[in-house]
Amino acid sequence: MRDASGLASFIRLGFGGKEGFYVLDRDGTRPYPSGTALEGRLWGEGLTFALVASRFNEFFVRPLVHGARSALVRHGVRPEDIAEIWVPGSFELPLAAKRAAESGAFSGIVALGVVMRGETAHFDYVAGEASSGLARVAWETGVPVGFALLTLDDAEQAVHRAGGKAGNKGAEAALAALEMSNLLRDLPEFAQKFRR
Ligand code: INI
Repeated sequence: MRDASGLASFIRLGFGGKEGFYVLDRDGTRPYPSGTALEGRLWGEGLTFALVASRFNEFFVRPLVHGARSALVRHGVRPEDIAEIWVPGSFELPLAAKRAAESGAFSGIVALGVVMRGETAHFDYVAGEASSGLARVAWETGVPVGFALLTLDDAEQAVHRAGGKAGNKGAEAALAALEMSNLLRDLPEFAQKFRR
């Protein structure tokens, strides 16, 4: 059965309140039994975030940070609940992200950096270590980490992904962290429904 209004199903998806995880399909259809699907809500009231950003290639990282911050605020996070932590380069992102996650102060972390392919193998080491380190931070601490580490060939690609025609990857990563934060909070109660 279809919802009369798309808005009604959006509201149910986005602001479900106590029953927020009783989601419908996006177009308001109900393809599976009510209450069997879970999706993190994109509403951040009361949540706190740390944006961990690299100063290397800061010219491109700044718009990513701006995108992340503004996406969070547009989804209900108070500006004073968003911390910014700057590190020298992307290689340093995982350690700072780990300490931030371990502090227990943040609902989610967003890691932001730009690694540009150079003439040497340095690129591969920095990009590889930073990526796997950030994945480990989320895995080991249980705190969601939005991944806005861009690995690029040149400055033109950076422009496109830092607010240009490919969108703003900082905003995308921030919303991923927000969604995961809500998902992880709701998941234990949701899972209880399946205990037999
Ligand atoms: N750091 C980056 O964030 N992006 C890069 O493109 C980059 N390159 O190309 O060298 C880079 N290097 C610095 C690195 O992250 C460390 O800060 C540095 O090696 C000191 O530990």
